[in-house]
Amino acid sequence: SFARIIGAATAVSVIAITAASADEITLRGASLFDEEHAYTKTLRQLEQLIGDKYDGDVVFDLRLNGELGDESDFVTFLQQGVAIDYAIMAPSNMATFAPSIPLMDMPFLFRDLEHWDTALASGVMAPLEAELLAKADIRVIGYAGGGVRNLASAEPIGNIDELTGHKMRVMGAPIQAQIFSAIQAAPSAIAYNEVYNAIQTGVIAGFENEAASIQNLKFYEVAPNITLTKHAITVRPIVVAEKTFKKLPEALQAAILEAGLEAGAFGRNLESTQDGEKMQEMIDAGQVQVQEFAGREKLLELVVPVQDAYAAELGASDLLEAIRSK
Ligand code: X1X
Repeated sequence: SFARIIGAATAVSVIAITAASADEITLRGASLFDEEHAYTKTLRQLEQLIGDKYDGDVVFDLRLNGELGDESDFVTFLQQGVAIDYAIMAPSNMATFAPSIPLMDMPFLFRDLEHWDTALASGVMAPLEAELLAKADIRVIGYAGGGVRNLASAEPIGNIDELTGHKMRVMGAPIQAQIFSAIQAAPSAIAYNEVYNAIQTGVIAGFENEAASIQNLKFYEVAPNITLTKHAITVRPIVVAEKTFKKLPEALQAAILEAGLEAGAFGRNLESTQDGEKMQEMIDAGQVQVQEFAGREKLLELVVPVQDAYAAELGASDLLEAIRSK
């Protein structure tokens, strides 16, 4: 098989899937980050695996460093089946098209890494995937993720008093704002690519993110105080635009589905392993100061009713219970 990977700097005049010759197919991917980040490495792994499994010609044109916008842009492109064919996405950045998908990555859903791992391996997320496919025309082919999300702020936030009224950015899904409001913060949904400036100019005082992304995009320059709320372990579907997928030869579809599962396992292992290392690198470089959050159990108490109400509204109470009981 012939799989070519086009570097970020190479200009390619294709829009989404283009048959450059009778047999050559080009698929365009998008990453927010450079080659060093686990998402980009996972997408490179996906490309490699598809190339190995498929007997025809595929060209991969992966655009890095947020060249195609942030995830709120990716989701629109993926839904329309133009400009982006594959990406890794936060479910909470896909809420516009499928309101139930952010249940997968709502804060305080997983007890620990083992719970996260078991839940993802169990297939329990299948109804949410089905809704995403039906409503957004976006297909989940595997799960990356595994980073732990913590607060990152300009000033230290060590307890609920300091968190009260704390102006912070959250992802676009309403459940994200509801959960951070419940723990007394003052959340606002701001586009990811505006967060750095918004903190720098004092529009907000911080946000929440995982170590790999704080390091890759140098958020520590404006938000060097990390509070270990450990409120989320990331669930990051590897997704494909269904409008593109449907047009592909059957053998390539099969290769993509298999490769998605394997690349997901690769990505989860990489990101969860690197998470602590990336934090330590930033500590060692004097880029961040890390502190525990005093009274994390209190946060849990505050969010559970909000999670329950959200699931009930979606008719997904059983699903939430199924995830919790894994
Ligand atoms: O907060 C965001 O919007 C982003 O944060 C990190 O960069 C990643 O988890 C990414 O997927 C997105 O969630």
